[in-house]
Amino acid sequence: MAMDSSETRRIFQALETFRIEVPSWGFANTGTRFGKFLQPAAASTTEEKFSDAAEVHRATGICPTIALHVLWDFPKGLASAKEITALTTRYGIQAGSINPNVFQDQIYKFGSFGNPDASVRAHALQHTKDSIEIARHLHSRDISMWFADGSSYPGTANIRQRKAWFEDGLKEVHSHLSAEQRLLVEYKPFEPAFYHTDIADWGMALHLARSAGPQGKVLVDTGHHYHSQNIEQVVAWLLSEQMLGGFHFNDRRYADDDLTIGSIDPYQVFRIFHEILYYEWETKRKADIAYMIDQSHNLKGKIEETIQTVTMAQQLFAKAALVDHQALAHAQNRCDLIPAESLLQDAFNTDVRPAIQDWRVSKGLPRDPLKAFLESGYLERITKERGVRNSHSVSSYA
Ligand code: RM4
Ligand code: MN
Ligand code: MN
Repeated sequence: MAMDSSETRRIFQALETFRIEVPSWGFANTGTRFGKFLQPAAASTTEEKFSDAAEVHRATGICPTIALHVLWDFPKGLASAKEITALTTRYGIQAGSINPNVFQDQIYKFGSFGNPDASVRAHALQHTKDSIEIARHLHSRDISMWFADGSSYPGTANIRQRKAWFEDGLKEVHSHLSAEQRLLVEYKPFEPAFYHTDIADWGMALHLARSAGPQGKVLVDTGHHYHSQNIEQVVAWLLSEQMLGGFHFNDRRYADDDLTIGSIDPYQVFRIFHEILYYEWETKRKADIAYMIDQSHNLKGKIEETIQTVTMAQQLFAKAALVDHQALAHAQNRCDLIPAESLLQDAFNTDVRPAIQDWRVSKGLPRDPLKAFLESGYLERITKERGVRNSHSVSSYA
């Protein structure tokens, strides 16, 4: 469908505020549990991750922050924060969400906040408090918690007791937040625990975020749902409860596949954005949501896939901005099904790419971010510089 000038205006307006955070681990060598195929251009230091993130931001103009994983990016804990601050200045990229890691250490075999061993629980709490301190140093607002806690066999865990430990633990770490910080609670129904996970769905995350305190919010990772679950409904409910803190975007076909946004089901991401924009129109209130990417780039080039992801997210957001809310509200009230549905479908089917390209040019950004990146020479340079070292490096998750 062709666009008129009011549609172009709507897109320009929507793009002014749309920002999305890239994950530091998206630039590192990652893989599946069956193997990792190393890429010569992969980042293996935090500095290289910042440098790659800066290229993504240079090409797209909408990725000013990078999500950091405490275990992978702060090898010396709080003592590493100074070096990270120096990187933020050097590369013009700010530290985004801080992700504590309470799942990789050997002590976490039977859980972290829900571990029956009080000393392990204390260790996990301490790590989280240290992460909050790191975030404070970096002026990061969001502490993003994902737990591998759960059990793999029926009868092996006291589910109610573990829930109580989670309530206590999250309450305690919440009390260490500064006034402007937030505690985001992520949920996931399976993996690595295969019988029960302690925070399996959005209802459990909502309960725990609420009981933690007023700065607790829910984080929706699009890959962390059962098949055919209506994620945009979850989003609508969390918005109406003012409990939606942020997203980890990725796409999936089977499980937590961590595929490129929109590669399998772009309409789903569009519907999520639509619920958010519809809420904002109705309430006249900007939803305070951290848009973040949580993908592992195992097969495609990492910086290229990140740019592909960001431009796809931007496109789907622009399409969602085209929905005529007034007309939709009217059609919904009258139960005019086909007009109501068509308002979404027409917006989704509009080719917004020319308007986005014009917006980029108006901002002094490259019209085609991926092309600009590929022509910059950066990829050839890092492939050469990092290639030798990466070819005999031991692969790790990030
Ligand atoms: C989980 C979840 C978390 C991520 C870990 C590594 O599945 O998505 O957000 O930090 O993976
Ligand atoms: Mn995630
Ligand atoms: Mn995941």
